[in-house]
Amino acid sequence: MAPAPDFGLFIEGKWVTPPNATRFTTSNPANGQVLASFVAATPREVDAAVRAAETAFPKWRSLPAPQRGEVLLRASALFRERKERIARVVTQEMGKVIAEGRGDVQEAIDFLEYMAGEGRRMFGETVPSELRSKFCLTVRQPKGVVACITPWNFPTAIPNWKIAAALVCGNTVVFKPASSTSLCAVEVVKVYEDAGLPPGVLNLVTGAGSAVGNALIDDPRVRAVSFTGGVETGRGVYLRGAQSLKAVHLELGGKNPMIVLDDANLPLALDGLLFGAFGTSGQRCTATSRLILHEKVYDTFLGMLDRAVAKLKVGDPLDPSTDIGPVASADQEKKILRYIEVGKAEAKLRTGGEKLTGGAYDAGFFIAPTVFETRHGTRISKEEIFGPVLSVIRVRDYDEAVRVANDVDYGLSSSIYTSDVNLAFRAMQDLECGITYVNAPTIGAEVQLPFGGIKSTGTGGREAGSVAIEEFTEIKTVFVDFSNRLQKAQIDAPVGE
Ligand code: UN1
Repeated sequence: MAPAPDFGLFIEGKWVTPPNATRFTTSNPANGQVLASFVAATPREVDAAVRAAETAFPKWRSLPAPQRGEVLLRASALFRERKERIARVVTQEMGKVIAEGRGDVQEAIDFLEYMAGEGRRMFGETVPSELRSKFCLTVRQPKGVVACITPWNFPTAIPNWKIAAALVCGNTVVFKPASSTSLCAVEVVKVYEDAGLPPGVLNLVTGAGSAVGNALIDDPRVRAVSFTGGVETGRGVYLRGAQSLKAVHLELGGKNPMIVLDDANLPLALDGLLFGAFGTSGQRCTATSRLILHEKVYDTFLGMLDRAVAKLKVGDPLDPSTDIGPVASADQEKKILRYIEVGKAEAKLRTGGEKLTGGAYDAGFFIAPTVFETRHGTRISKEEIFGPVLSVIRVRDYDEAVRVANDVDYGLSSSIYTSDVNLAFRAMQDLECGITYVNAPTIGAEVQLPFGGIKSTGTGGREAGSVAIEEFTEIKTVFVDFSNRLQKAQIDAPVGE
């Protein structure tokens, strides 16, 4: 096997390794194989990266937005060319099954193409003036240097959601990826480098959140921070950013419910549940972690679920016949197994509930798909686990289902399976969250629509969709008076007098 390659930081268009740098490695969660080594950046390198981004900003912002969009189009073409190779890197470094690894890269491609077009939109408004010979409009301007801090669960898609939107709006970026998926981050940055992005416009600093992330958030030259990750880390980012009054965009956890009513198409709901709960080993912010099940179909549907879960194949994520890969890291495994113990103490374990061992399992972090029956209010029914663990809650009717669905701290995604069109529309109104699916699982958002949630899921605002640019632009209001005399708003022509 080839030795694991070493990578540097990407600052001012060059790959650099500082003298005496400390290094860390990433490894394959399916078999422990070390993949590559990276520089653990220090505040000194963060400073250099921010300086590079600040220096590159005036020129990049002055490039017409459609031309900035062109760079994104070139990047999307390169991702297309490299899709299979990068998908394998995603699978090897993060553990999602290869079909989902491809999906991760495809989501990056889709978003780059969508955002490239934004270079030709980036709409402002024109609004009538209350005075004659006066024109009022808004234009969008970039914020400046922005920090993009990204998670390991979508190691190519989520960085691109942030980076592509930031760049097309004319910002320059310092990118700090989750340490455990640094190789995916290197692949992302190489694409932008090869797409011809000018030096300093995108910079990569790898390393720990405590050193690199904090230095970035504290830096007064960084005008905005876009963070996706866990709720506790997010709270820290928010508080830290407040010190320098930064715009902080947070995309945090979820405890996403799927409601299955008694008139649902049960085989359809079952397919959706398996994908929503166990896809990506349950490690999506949008994962279906609660099944809220109508009492009339409770036993039937759980019987169907038992039989289907028993057939799921857990194993090598590169093998196309595998349904569930490993969880992403030793830390993840520990946290999920701890929650499984909590579940065993407070709820009824229906299936799974253990680390898989023996043979190839011993070298990786494999957890059996796990289903608990619980009442609403237990810890496993309310806290985000971020693993292949489903809590099933029995309810009497639609109203109780919605009450339970909404009674958690999070509000990202939700789903309802029913054939009653009235109840489907009521659910679209009643479910407190950013995303609702009807007769589809809680995962699978498309990039041309807004993505995000309410309550502890975030600070408001959305990524993706046409609103993606809100996060990365400031609105400037412009008044143009062509009357050639002083006109006083509110005084010269009071409306209604
Ligand atoms: C996430 O879970 O962090 O909707 C993002 C989905 C994906 C994105 C998920 N398109 O499941």
